[in-house]
Amino acid sequence: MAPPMRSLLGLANALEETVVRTQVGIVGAGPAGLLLSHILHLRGIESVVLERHARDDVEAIIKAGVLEQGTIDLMNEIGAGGRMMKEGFRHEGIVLRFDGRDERIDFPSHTSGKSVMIYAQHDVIKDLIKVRLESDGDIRFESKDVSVYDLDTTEPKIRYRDLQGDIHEITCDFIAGCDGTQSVCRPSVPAGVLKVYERLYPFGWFGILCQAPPSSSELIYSMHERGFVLVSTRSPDIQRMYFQCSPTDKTDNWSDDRIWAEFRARLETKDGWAPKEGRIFSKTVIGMRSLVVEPMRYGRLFLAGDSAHVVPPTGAKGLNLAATDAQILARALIEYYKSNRTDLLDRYSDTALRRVWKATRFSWWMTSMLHTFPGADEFQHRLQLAELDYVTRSKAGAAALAENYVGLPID
Ligand code: RFL
Ligand code: PHB
Repeated sequence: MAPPMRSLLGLANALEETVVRTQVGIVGAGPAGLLLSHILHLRGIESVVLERHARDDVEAIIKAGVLEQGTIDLMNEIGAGGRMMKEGFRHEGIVLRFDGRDERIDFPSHTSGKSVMIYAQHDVIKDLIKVRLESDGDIRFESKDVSVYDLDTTEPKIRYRDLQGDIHEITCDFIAGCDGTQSVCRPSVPAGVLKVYERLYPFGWFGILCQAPPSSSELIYSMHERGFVLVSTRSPDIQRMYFQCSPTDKTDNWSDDRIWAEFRARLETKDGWAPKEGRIFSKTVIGMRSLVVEPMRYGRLFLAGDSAHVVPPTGAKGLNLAATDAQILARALIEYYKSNRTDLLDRYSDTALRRVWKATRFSWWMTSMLHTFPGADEFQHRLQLAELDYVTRSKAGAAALAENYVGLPID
């Protein structure tokens, strides 16, 4: 049914009043969108960030914990790293636990001194929002019904509705789709343009946060016949732990006692190691998949971060890939505004995808080496043990894991 004439006029007026222009319109205030916006700002390029959630909600989402060396350096270079350097924990290795024993992979000795930082993603987000707003950044929280169009023209547009219900339209030079796995930007590309590569894994992760002291000074990635376990940390009082579960499992199926019994069973070592237990205050089930779309660009829309690719969390790569996409895209846009050159923009997708595929391979490899696959036989189990033994005893094997874990170079 056609809308009444008055409401059409109302919409036209509202549009007329609120149309604005910006250089780069960014959809999503996650790591990719916020980093891109701030790097551009530091080089004099203006952007508007549209975020569908409220600031408090964005700052509370529990996700990643491991920052690669390059992400640590980037946070510092853009002036957002102060709290991370004070409150984060530098880790110089991880432990691989298998066959009831621990083997350590040292990072600095295999990577010319590189390491990683344990610092929660929601703290990264808080720090980035703070620096953006302190430099008068334009982040529009609670932007609803965001849509992007005219992507193949020189004036792509974003339309959204604010909390009061007013519709706004922003005309941009470029749009960055940094809106995560549930992206509206990715499906706005016409059918047939993007090729999707996907792999689903037949398991998920059951994640908990608990109030307890750290069980280990370094992260433990444990392979066990009952399933994979990751022992991670957040602070001296709060620990993050995961165990492999069915992808359809429900948090209600797991009492605290049952969770701790499962962790104890899967983490047992020959000398009787056990995790430090405490009150569990968060439980979630996370699905596991790999996904890459190619190319990461359509016209003047550029996809960055989880909107273009998803990895299983075993390699700790998702946030770090979002950060490198933001850097590669920022570099190309800076070059465009400085010297009107489009070659870096034209190469954005190829440059980003080269690194994305390597991180996809690493995340798939870590996942395959450490998880128990339903229906896998003893032969498969022996191969996994042999691979872990090789990786931890061979200098080349350990170096390959270490250099991927701390992060490969951009180019
Ligand atoms: P995000 O973080 O999902 O941000 C997207 C933002 O876009 C907003 N948005 C919209 N806004 C407006 N309109 C729309 N229509 C919108 N649709 C979405 C969303 O509200 C959100 O604010 O994507 P980004 O920036 O690409 O960042 C990706 C990372 O968040 C993700 O890859 C990591 O969390 C993955 N990950 C890890 N990565 C690491 O590098 N190291 C780790 O240790 C690590 N551990 C993890 C992880 C992810 C996990 N889960 C929950 C899947 C551990 C876990 C458990
Ligand atoms: C985390 O602490 O949440 C974490 C650490 C390492 C991973 C994945 C998640 O591989």
